[in-house]
Amino acid sequence: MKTIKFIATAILAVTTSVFTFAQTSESTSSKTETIKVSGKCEMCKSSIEKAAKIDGVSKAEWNKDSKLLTLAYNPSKVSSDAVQKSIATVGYDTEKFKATDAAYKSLPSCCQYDRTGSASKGTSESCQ
Ligand SMILES: [Cu+2]
Repeated sequence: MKTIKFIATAILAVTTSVFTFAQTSESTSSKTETIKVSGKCEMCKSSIEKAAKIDGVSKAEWNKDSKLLTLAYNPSKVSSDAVQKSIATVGYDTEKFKATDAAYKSLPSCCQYDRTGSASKGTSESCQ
C-alpha cells in the first residue's frame, strides 16, 4: 500500500513538472520584434501582413504611419530574416532585404512608395 502511494505521488510529481515545463517553453517560444517596412496605404498593409504571416508567425501588424511592422513569431520555427525575405518578394523593402525592381514595379502605381529615401511628402497620391 505504501509503495502504491509512493508511485502515485511520483507520477503526480513528474506530470506536474512536465506540465510546468511545457507551459514555460510555450511562453518563451514567442519573440516579438519591430521591423521597418516601406509602404504607403491600406492596400500595402494587407499585402505586407499577408506576406509576413508565414509558418511560425503568430502576429503581423503593420502601421502605415510609422511604417513599422510588429511581428510575433516562434524563433525555433522561423527567423526574422525569412519573414523579411517573404515581404521583399511581394515588393516591399524591409530593414534587411530590398525588393527586386521587378517586384516593386509590379505593385499598383499608388503603392509604389518612395525608394529614394528622401521624405518628400505629397508628391504622389495615395490609394484610398
Ligand atoms: Cu499601397
